[in-house]
Amino acid sequence: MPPATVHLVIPCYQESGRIEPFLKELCAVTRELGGVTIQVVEDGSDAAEIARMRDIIVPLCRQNEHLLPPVFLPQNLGKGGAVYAGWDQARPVDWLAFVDADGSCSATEVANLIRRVRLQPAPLTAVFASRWDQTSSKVQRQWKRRLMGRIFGTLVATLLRIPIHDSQCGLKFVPRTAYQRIAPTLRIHGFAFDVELLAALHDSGCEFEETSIAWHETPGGHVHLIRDSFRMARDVLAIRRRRVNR
Ligand SMILES: Nc1nc2c(ncn2[C@@H]2O[C@H](COP(=O)(O)OP(=O)(O)O)[C@@H](O)[C@H]2O)c(=O)[nH]1
Ligand SMILES: [Mg+2]
Repeated sequence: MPPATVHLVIPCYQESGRIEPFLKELCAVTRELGGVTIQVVEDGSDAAEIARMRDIIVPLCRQNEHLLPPVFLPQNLGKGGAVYAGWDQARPVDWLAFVDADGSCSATEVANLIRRVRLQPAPLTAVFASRWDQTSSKVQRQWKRRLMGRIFGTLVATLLRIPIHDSQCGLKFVPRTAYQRIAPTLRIHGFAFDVELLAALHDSGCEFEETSIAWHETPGGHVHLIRDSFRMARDVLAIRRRRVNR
């Protein structure tokens, strides 16, 4: 039987300085695996940045048939908006996935998780990578981000009553049919989109599992610890309100 197919989206905003080594390696390891397509979704950066991204991606597309032409969104939608734009255009694959552009999760680790989801029997379970194993030397993060992640994870688990530790890790796999069922209900396009995705999957009866991965934080992140945490907490409260009212 051919392996389960995966469409992997890389949401990007101002990533021309960080994406190249990761994307090259990702193309190489997924070519070996087969059955994987990769697509960069650029989220409304300025013209100079778009030109830099084209210079990086177009030659790689020529060398890698499974690297699809990039999507350039006309305006900034937010990380979730970019992921969903990529997923909504996907061919009818088995799995939809996304990974952060900065290589904090290595290409090898992405390949490991692809192998793992492919072992699943039906019905498929969504797989959320996790940096929760705080004692693990495999996870290197700034203490501030570790702490905020911990607080946010506790907030999500408590307010939404979903057993999750790390809702924000930048590598996730969702069965396409499960995504299609919930897609019309998804509203949040910012950094808390994965919380809404998780809650909607959970409520629709799609099981999920959290899987520990290696994570070596790449400097230069865009998430502003105070401003974005505040926005994300507000989004979690909105998700909870909508669930209660449903
Ligand atoms: N589409 C989109 N992606 C974004 C935006 N901001 C960040 N990202 C992407 O989200 C991923 C994680 O962002 P990153 O800056 O590494 O976050 P941090 O390491 O947590 O500060 C990367 O692939 C970014 O390019 C945005 O406004 N829109
Ligand atoms: Mg990052």
